[in-house]
Amino acid sequence: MSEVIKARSSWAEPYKMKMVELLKTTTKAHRLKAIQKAGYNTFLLPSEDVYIDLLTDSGTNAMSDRQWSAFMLGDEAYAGSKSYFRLEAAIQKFYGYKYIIPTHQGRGAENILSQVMIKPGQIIPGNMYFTTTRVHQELAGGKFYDIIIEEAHDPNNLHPFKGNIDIQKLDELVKKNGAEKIAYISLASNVNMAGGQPFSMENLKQLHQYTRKHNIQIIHDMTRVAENAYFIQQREPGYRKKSIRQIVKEICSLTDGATMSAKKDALVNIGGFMATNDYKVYEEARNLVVVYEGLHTYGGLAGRDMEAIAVGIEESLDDQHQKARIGQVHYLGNKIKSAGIPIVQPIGGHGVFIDAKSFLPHLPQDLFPAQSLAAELYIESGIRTMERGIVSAGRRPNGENYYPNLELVRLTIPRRVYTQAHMDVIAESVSAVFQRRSRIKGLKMIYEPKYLRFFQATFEKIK
Ligand code: P70
Repeated sequence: MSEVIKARSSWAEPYKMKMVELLKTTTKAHRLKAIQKAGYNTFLLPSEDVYIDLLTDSGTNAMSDRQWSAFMLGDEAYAGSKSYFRLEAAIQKFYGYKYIIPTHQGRGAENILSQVMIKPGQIIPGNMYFTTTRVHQELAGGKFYDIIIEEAHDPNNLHPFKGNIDIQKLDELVKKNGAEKIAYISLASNVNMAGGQPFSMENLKQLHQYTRKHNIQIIHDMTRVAENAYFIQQREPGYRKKSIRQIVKEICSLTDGATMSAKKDALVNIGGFMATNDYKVYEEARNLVVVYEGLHTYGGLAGRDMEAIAVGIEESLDDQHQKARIGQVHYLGNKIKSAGIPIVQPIGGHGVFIDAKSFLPHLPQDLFPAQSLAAELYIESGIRTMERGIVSAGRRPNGENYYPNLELVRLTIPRRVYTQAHMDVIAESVSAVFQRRSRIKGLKMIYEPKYLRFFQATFEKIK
């Protein structure tokens, strides 16, 4: 870093723009019709009707010129592609896992890993559920247990590491069921459903020690590991002088395997992989991947996709990149917070999560406060967000609704896509809805699909 940059307190994105995509604005009358047609589900809106798209940070990132040029080097051989070996080398170098299997995206890896590592009737403890992860665990005959620290369920708790695992809760599960009943620990970095909250290295070290004693593997959902590493660097004693690269490598070294959606941290539009240090797991997974994804040297990806992931992994570990990425999210979060709007605190890594229960205190959870708020934000200004509450939580295998403590609307920020001025517009739009919040009446679900209902469910406005 140059001396000039070091001395300044202001900072900027460590890139400039070479190509832009034009945005379209719409009228309120158009948006009212569009959201009604979409059944008040933002997943069902055509993107053409969206102005600023904060649905997800998944596959919506801007690739660099280096990634686009790597595309041209893609080796599209069916077997033994050079691009596969480049991806394998990047994963081994930057993350340190021994064996890797590419998949079309994160859930492809979750499917294979769950089938290989879970025996029917086994338990998978983890730091808060993730929708696709849990559904694959259940389809493999397992049962997920949430063992995240209690603080994570409280949007106002300022714990700096709300992604931590409660080792006491884990120990109780192990004592009650026996270690053989535990398939593995499902450990996510920068926990998505908690609001993009990190675990600490200290907590991971304790977990590592505990699992070595009981012979239990840790499987790392490393979808946002570099963002977790940034928080460790900023908040954990002893890590201030370590690079994100070093911290990520240390995190991975304390786990036994991983699933990854490369569509987030790794800055690509599609791709993922599974990794393990256990040859037996690798051998079985390598066999299963040919059933679901493709040969084990491409797993559902084009050679060019694997090239772009390899470059994206390296770019994601750059300290300046993470400072600007998370800096942008925090800029937005602080603006929204200072307007008096309730959000999950501390502000997380990949988005700002509005606490819909406090935003709309007059709506009971059965009237879908977060789903209603996401629809209203769209109507207000064409901004598309995502419900992360009772609709996302779905039903237990016995059919009962889960009632999650957190009823949130996620304003997810794609990486390297929007500017600070966009953040200002977003904050202003959220404030406008906040002013008229008492007139929001809630929704009724009229169609509910069996799996991952939030993607396709439809609703009607309560009159
Ligand atoms: C999101 C996306 C994907 C994801 C994740 C974590 C921690 C695995 C995956 C799956 C996309 C999404 C997925 C389900 C519901 C809503 C949105 N998260 N683990 O927007 O990876 O999508 O590549 O199969 O966050 O948070 P993939």
